[in-house]
Amino acid sequence: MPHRNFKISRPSTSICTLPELGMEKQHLMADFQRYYGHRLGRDENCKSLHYAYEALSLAISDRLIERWKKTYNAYKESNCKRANYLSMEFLMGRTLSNAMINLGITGVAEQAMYDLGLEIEELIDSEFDAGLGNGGLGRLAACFIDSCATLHLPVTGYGLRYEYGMFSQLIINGEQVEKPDHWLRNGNVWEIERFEYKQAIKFGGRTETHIDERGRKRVCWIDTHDVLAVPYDTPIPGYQNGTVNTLRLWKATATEEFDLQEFNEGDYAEAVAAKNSAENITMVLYPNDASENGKVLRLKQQYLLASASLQDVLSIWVGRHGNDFTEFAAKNCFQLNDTHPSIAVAELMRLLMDIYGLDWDHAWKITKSTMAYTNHTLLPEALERWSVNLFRQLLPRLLEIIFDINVHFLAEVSAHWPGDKDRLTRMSLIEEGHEQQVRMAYLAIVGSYSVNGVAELHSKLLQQGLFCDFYELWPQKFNNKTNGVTPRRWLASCNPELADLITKTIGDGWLTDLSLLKKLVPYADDKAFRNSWQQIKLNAKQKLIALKKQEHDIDLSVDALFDVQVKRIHEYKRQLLNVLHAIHLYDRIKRGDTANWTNRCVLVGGKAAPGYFMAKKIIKLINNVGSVINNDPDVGDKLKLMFLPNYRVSAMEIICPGADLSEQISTAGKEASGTGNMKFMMNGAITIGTLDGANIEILEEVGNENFFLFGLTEEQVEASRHHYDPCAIIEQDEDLKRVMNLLEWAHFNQFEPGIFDALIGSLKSPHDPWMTIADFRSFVDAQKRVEAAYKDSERWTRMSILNCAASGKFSTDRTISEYNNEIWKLTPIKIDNSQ
Ligand code: B1H
Repeated sequence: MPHRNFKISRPSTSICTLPELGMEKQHLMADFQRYYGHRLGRDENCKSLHYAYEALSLAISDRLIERWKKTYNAYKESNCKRANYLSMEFLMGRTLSNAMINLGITGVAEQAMYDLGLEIEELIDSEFDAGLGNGGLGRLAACFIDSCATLHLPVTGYGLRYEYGMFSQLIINGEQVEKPDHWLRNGNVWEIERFEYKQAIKFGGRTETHIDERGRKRVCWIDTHDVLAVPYDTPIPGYQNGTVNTLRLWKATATEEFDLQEFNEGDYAEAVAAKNSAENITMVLYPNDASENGKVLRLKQQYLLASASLQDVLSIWVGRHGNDFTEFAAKNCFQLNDTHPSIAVAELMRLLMDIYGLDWDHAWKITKSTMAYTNHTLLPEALERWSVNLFRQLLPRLLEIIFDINVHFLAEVSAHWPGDKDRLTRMSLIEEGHEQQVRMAYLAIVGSYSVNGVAELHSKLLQQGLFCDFYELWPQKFNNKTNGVTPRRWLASCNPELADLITKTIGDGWLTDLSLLKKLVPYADDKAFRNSWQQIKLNAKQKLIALKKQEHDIDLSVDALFDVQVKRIHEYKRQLLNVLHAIHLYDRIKRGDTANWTNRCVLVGGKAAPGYFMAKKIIKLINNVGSVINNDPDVGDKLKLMFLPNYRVSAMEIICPGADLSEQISTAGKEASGTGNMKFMMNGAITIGTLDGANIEILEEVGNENFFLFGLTEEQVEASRHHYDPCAIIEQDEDLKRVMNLLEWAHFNQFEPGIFDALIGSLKSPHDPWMTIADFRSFVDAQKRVEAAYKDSERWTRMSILNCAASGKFSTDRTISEYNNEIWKLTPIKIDNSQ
């Protein structure tokens, strides 16, 4: 029974009015001690740093929560338009250091911990990564919500709270072994469960049509198995601006009703088992980056995300406006992060018609003017298609709606191209064949008012290739939004020494206006500045060496060129090209061709999808070649090749400040954008790359003389594909022939015969889609230019500074401003921090 004076809605004397928490050192120390000693019940005998991490995080989190409520109330009061970013992945990494930077409390917290006898670095390092994503797409979502908060934009991130994130990668006998990532095992101090905002999600069952009291057709979806989606909210602070937005992640659990029904039938065990099957939906992240999943559980995940998020937004709307949806589209929009949440198009139609009673035309008008779709890949294997049969079983009502959308849409196509049967077949949302499939990308395009790619080239290829029919029909829907990364995490937080030097030199405006980095350009000619820059790079390389040494007892020389390729392992990203080059260097050393040599340390890291045979072989090859090279006394410091196990966000925070050379060597036309390329550039690494994805724009910004360009262009790739003859190229290139011979003669797998046959076969195949052999010579030549440049350390440092100085375009603040100006059209809401 609440106390009779308990008041929530009138805050003047209520428990909701909290005193502002102090940001001084002594306040933080006191809170830390209270949490550590009381809440967590630890004392000086506790050996684990985890609880100190947790106590500090709780103290920091308290300071966010006040601002969070203020932001929430400011949005509510202003009745502003809101955007919702729907994504199956939010690859957040660690939270503590980011929260401290954005609160402007880093120095104070460091001092407070120091005074208590703790090293803040160690606390920061004891946090598990929230690895709720595969790679670029998931990390982009995380950078986006950081920028939205920094730009004062009312944007909510909606995703899934996977119990197990991206697997952690062990390397055993050179091979990848996956280990489940139970990142929540110590709890998660940053999230708040909000059971009061739970939503019921329907699966299975059947539909029935009724005529309602106004004589209208009304469809009921009945006999369903329901699951509850419970939201967990994480605060997303803007950079020192008082705004704290929300990341809302759904966890699936069993409904009470469902349990009861089974329980009453006497099936107690079944009821408990059902709880498990409900909870399985958000148990694990699918680890198949850029390739199709096709599993029932994955479709359940997608629908749960779409349905729970839309019901959440609609219930907030109805709470304020009743069933009046006239203004809904003016006040809400949804950005779909790839097709993964695109079932939202049909779900919004269902909710508006079946639950809120709107007619088709009205519901469709709202849907078409609130949904926006971002495409992230042209690779056919990543284009989602769901079997119609599976859809019918799992989401019968949604399938009906998709068929209806298709009927309306095909009528529009017919009107535009009368009699063009091929066009209808090509554009239909349903692909015919031995099994009918729903084309999710087409559903997303048809149901959206905006369709964008993630770099200029990628957007152009979408318009001219994959989506050309749709572009012809609706050219105004299509646009480009070149990706970015947040400079708070990817410069300020991961490279504090460099950030301090930059701030000392040009002021701190760059943190929220990255274009100001161009003020560094004149300092590239300043000897003292170059010295400081160089020293910082050396320190960062030292840190990277220390990280590496934890796993391998190999000494790396800080003077060597650090040549880095870290990203998911995929054939199109061509880690194989990198290995061919490393073998070529090894071969040169062995035959004594080492005049004017530049010592080099090649670092490769990344995870392979567990079922991706070729990617796993590539990992094994890197490790085998590495072990031959690294153990050959003739090679010594001249060359090292190392695999960095378990690549993840927190590893990249150490890797990118320490890189000299950034490998961005995908087959032109295949990497939609890339974002690692941007992180490296921002930290003063120089790119060796093809004209692919955002590399093209990086080159444009930094200029030819500060970029090592090589390889066929996208047009050349496509033009030479049908007469590609890798064996002839190998025959004519002595260096390449020797490399291939080493591979074929099992120099790197003497006791494991045949294990690389598939890799060798793919390189030599005229049908190799990635055309690795075609770019070998040009890659080797570019690497020679790299060596010459690195030899002249003053020149290299100049190039490094100029790369950082030219990276301003690649802030997600710029990307998000473009999303907002051209797609969302939200008004920034500044949060008043005066009281
Ligand atoms: C990207 C994906 C992706 N594109 C399917 N597509 C997935 C597709 O689990 N799945 O089913 C997961 C991920 N990821 C990447 O997006 C592109 O390859 C990069 O080039 C791009 O930079 C990144 C962000 O736009």
